Amino acid sequence: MTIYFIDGQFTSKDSLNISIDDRGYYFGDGVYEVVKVYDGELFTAEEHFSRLFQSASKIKMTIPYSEQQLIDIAKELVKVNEVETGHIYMQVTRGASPRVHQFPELSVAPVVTAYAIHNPRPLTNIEGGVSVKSVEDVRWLRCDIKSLNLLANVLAKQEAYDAGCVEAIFVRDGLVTEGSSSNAFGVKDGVVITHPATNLILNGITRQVVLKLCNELGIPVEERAFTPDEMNAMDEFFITSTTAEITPVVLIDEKPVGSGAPGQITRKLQEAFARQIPLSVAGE
Ligand code: DCS
Repeated sequence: MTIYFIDGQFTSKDSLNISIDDRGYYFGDGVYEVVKVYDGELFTAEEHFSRLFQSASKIKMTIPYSEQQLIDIAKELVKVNEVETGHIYMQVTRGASPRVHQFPELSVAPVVTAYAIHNPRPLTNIEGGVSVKSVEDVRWLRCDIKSLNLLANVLAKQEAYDAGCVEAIFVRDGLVTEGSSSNAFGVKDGVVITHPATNLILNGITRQVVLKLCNELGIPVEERAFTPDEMNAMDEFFITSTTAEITPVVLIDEKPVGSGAPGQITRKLQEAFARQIPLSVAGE
């Protein structure tokens, strides 16, 4: 039986007491995190939970737990659900209160909901690469907040799926920002290029790991926006996220990237990434 966490309690799915008045339902008024579990251990947990608190603060919401308490809840979920390879999903909404747009009374506490789920690494994509489709970025201007409001991301992802692709690459005002649930990187003449961490993208934790690995491996990086034309002329392209890790992109809008196979720098970064995670999982 899967054990969930809601509002201070560990419980079964059938006993989850979720209110129709939860502002997550009405407004997407909340924030969330997805944290990877390798070999029963949370990966980059501090970075994820620190970002959760930053997202909450940016929407003027106070989480009624400390960072360490949330990490302990996540660890407990991994343990009781016996998750080896998978992820934690945790969201915090601004609580349950009759529907009005303005914030509820201070007595209404934010609601924390979380679960741990088994989810194997997407090795087929990681090894063979994926196709992506460019889609207009019609999101709001606070994409740095990991908010529950994901409608534009959902529509973009579906548009990509309808075209036989696994990810949508957002383009705003003639510049590539990020994926619908990932960050986007190009490689040109040995230089890794990715959009800077502004309000127009989510500063992915995997993105930050990749930038650190580039630094350690001596791979030059330019954090700057690039155009769709530049994207189409990249030697290599890849996307990153907690669940996708470093996934090579081999087709963009039906046109092959470089040679049409995952590139050398992408492979080097994947190998370095695999060295960051427990050996038994990396070798899966
Ligand atoms: N950009 C967006 C819009 C995202 O939703 C995500 C993660 C990322 C970038 C990559 O961030 P991380 O490297 O920190 O994961 N999306 C999460 C999601 O919704 N499912 O899996 C990851």
